[in-house]
Amino acid sequence: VEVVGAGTDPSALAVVDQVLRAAGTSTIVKVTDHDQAAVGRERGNGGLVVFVGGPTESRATAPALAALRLNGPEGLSPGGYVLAADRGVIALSGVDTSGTFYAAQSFRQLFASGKSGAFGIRDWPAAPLRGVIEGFYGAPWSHADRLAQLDFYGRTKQNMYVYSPKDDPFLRARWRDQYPPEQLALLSQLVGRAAANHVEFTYALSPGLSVCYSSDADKTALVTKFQSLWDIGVRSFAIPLDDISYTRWNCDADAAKFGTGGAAAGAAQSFLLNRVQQDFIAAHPGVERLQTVPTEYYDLADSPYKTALRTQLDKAVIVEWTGVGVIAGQITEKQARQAKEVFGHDILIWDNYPVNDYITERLLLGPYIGREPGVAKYLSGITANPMVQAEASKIAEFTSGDFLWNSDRYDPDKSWLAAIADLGGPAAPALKVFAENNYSSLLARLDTGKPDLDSPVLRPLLAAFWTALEKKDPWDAAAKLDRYLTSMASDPEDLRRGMASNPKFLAEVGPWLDQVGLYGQAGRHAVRMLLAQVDGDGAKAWAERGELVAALKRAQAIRVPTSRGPRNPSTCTEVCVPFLDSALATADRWFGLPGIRPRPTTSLGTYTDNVPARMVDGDPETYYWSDWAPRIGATIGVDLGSPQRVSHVDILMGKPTSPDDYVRDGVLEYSADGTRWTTAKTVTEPVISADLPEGAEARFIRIRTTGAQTFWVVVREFTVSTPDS
Ligand code: LTM
Repeated sequence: VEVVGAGTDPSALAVVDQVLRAAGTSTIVKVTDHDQAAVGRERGNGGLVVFVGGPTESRATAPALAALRLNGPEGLSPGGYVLAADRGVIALSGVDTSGTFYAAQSFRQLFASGKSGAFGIRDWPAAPLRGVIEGFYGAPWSHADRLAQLDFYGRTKQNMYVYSPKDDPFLRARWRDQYPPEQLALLSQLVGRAAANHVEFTYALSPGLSVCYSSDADKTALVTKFQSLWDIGVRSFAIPLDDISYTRWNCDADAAKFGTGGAAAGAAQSFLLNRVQQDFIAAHPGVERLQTVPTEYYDLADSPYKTALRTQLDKAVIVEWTGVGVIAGQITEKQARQAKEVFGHDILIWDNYPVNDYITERLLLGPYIGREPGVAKYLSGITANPMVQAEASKIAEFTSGDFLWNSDRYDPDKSWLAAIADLGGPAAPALKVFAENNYSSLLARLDTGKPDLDSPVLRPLLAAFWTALEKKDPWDAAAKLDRYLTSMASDPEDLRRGMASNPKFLAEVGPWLDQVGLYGQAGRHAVRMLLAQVDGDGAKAWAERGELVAALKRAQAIRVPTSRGPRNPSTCTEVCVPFLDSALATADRWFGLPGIRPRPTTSLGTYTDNVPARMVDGDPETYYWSDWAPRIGATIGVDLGSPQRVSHVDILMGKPTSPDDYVRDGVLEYSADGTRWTTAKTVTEPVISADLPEGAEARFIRIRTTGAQTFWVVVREFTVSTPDS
């Protein structure tokens, strides 16, 4: 029996129904909260009685909770609820309808985890606004993706979705244009689905590329567009002004009215936003607070621009901020407080994780890390900017949602495993192998301040194997390593079979999945090749070497179509290829081959994902990019593993979009032992082609900077030739 009130949340009830049916309940009888006789009758029949609805929804739940000896949800923050069960009675009571919906979601989770017996739960969210902003560059999510996302937010107790895909023309390039009816109908469907999931659907219009801030016509165009969305049920609006120029006006009238510079830009933006606030927001009772993304959204440094926003923008407007840095490694409570002060407004974090529009060859499947608990509690909330791959984003989204609900108790590793279980279902073990080989990101752990590395399970297995191999007793370590490599090799098949019910996910991750499988295969051949050499079986070692090289080539031939053209996916980043290279170098020394397999070395850091390995990958389209201008003495080079005869070195620096990024004052030098160096050439140009003297032997070859410079360094290829190559 379900006991409900006239106001009981229908979505909560639908979830409870679903759980009861999954539990094998064949008949569900619904009685209303004032029909005590029916409740008594049904209880007499020995059936389970479920009270659904908080104080604003049903009159019957409060007495039921009293009998269960649990206080009601009154006083909890919005979205809070109590949930209790004992001897055939279950009560779900939210402080508001969202709370009751979340009680139903917890009821579902408890049931799925096999929980039985008596329990009582009081639960409420840490952050008021918890969710996702579809705010990336690249192909926007499909309608089906968005519907699935909204259901997912409901299930994971997230209450906000901001519709802001950069490449939707009606949001930016053609922001003044009204939607055609068929597109408005789709949006209307999203708004309905969001409401059913207790998710605030925020419509974010970005006029900054062409707006004239002082123009009446543009203010009217904005308000008219918002009205068309209001008419289909949208109740939350944003005007993002990120990624635009504020040194260049779109109309002369703005220059005349506001002048030039940051203060003028802040004044102009405040002027327009305040007018929208007055003419639209204030005129629509029931609307949520207006949100904006300032043009300076990525730091805490005070500036004339921020001063203008702080002093002129209506305080009712919520300001979004990404943390310090566009992709913030960490966000601390102190920074959160400073953001409130420097922007002078309530802050909503636009968190650029797991977005991958700046590293399209990567999937970011690790957990949400690096945010102090207070960040969730003291600001308006957080919206996570996801990947182009909607289904694959759910792993990170699950964990950020978890953090936002209970930031004090958040454990990224546990949350990540729960996310894997939620998305993978019975295929969770295979999904785990896949995700841990697509794990690293720019986010940094709170305890160490360091980013997670890729392939956290494979890394130590490889290290143990090398140590054991050196001691000439590799068998145990090889067996353990092989077990894991086998799970990688079979991952494409395992995951495709186990997650067949989620074809969208499989389509999104296909190239990355195939690469993990091929690295697994190549790794197994590498292990067998090295073991065969320990056994002295040259023929077997040679055969395995052939298989290894073939698998590696196939892995490197895979392409992902991205907005920047086809790219080789990057999985098991900085682990698999270096291992395979080292295995080949080791084996080739045993075979007596002169082969050259340069490993990149540098004393400089790396800008985003432009890792040093990219300067030796044979692809001039990819590059190593330093994270700073080199100081005198900084080096960038290669290690050939052992001294070799070297005849020629080619280095290609800079790239068309940043041609100045090369070493302008340096030397090219080489060394057999890493201590005594010989200079081959001075370096002042982006393209270096150097013949080394006949008989030159080198293990290390590098550029060393001899003069300070302001430009960073891009190295597209660093190629070394031997006399016989
Ligand atoms: O972060 C903001 C406010 N704007 C853009 C995003 O649209 C983009 O997805 C991310 C990541 O590349 N960076 C931005 O600056």
